[in-house]
Amino acid sequence: MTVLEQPGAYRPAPPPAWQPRTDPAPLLPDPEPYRLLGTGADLDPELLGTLYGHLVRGRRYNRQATALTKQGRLAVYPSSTGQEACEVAAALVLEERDWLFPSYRDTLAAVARGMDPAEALGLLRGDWHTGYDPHEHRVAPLSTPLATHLPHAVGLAHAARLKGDDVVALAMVGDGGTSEGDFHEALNFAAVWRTPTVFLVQNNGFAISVPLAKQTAAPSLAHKAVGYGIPGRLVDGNDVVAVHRVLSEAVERARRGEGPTLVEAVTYRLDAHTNADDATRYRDDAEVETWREHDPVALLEREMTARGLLDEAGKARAHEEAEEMAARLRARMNEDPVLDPMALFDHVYAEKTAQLREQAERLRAELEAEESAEDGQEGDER
Ligand SMILES: Cc1ncc(C[n+]2csc(CCOP(=O)(O)OP(=O)(O)O)c2C)c(N)n1
Ligand SMILES: [Mg+2]
Repeated sequence: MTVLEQPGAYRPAPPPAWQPRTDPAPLLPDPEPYRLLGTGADLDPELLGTLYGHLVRGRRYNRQATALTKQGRLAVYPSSTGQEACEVAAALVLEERDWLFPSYRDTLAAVARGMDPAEALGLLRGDWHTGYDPHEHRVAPLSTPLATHLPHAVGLAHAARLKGDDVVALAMVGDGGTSEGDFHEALNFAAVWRTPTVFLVQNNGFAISVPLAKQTAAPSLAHKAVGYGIPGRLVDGNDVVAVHRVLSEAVERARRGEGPTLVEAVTYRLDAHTNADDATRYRDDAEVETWREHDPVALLEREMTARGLLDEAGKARAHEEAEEMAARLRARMNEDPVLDPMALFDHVYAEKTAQLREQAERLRAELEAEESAEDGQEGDER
């Protein structure tokens, strides 16, 4: 029996037998980035206040973490300065029971979801494993390999649905990450299985020094959704209210069992790729300045001021809170972490392999030998 003779197998059919999809989801992506700020739209003042507090603290967090790399307290920090609207909105649209799958640039999203600001930097400090317990806040490890966390997000969402758990997984990836095979595999599986997954692509213009024009020939990254048969949304990634609205709709859609959505948020990385990168080698200051005029914090501040929702005292309060957070973060990061080398073997496999058990025993013996040598030395000194 050939594959085509199998019952239920996919068969390309000639045009007359072709049935148009009845799925009501819009299958063509938005032609222009969706915006709410500056449009006079009806906006919830309480939501604006919450978003503003998060944005101001987020900007300060980025600045503080970058400073910690200069003081040798962090190995590396991929800053999300300029991208705070995406980070904050991605965290706030999720319920506690949902899961966030961030990339290395998305520490801020983990913090906005409620993770301790110092703990969120564990991986980037070089602590063991991911530095935090992913289950505590339902935040998967910050993924350094591009897009490898996207199939994980799909798998988790699919499993949750099979188990009847009301869980949505939101995964974050960069424009460069959309060229990875994992991106394709994740979107295809998610679409075919209709998993409750939301993919947020932060198109910040660059994959390190590679500009978007060299990354893709697609009219937009949101257009990639068409090929998978899922909705593709295009949003102004610096308009925090718009990102919050578009992602909320995608999360609600996923929760209703209507499947995944691909959201492209157009934004800009104002800082270098990381503290180890010199962005002046591949982009003009003039370009950066143009984007500074479209800064997510300033955009919201302008809107709230115009609506009479923010005055100088309100701004000062938000900045004071941000300073307090930064001071606490500095104090925590200046403490040397106490790490148990034996913990390296935890969480690798549910059950340790024979090889891992052997390595663990060898390390334990070395550590014990070191300890008794130190005890002996102390005894001699006494
Ligand atoms: C699988 C894989 N290939 C290459 C790299 C090296 N790398 C690290 S960051 C990066 C650029 C990614 O750009 P983008 O996806 O746009 O994310 P951004 O850094 O702009 O947030 C590359 C190529 C990697 N981390 N993983
Ligand atoms: Mg990028």
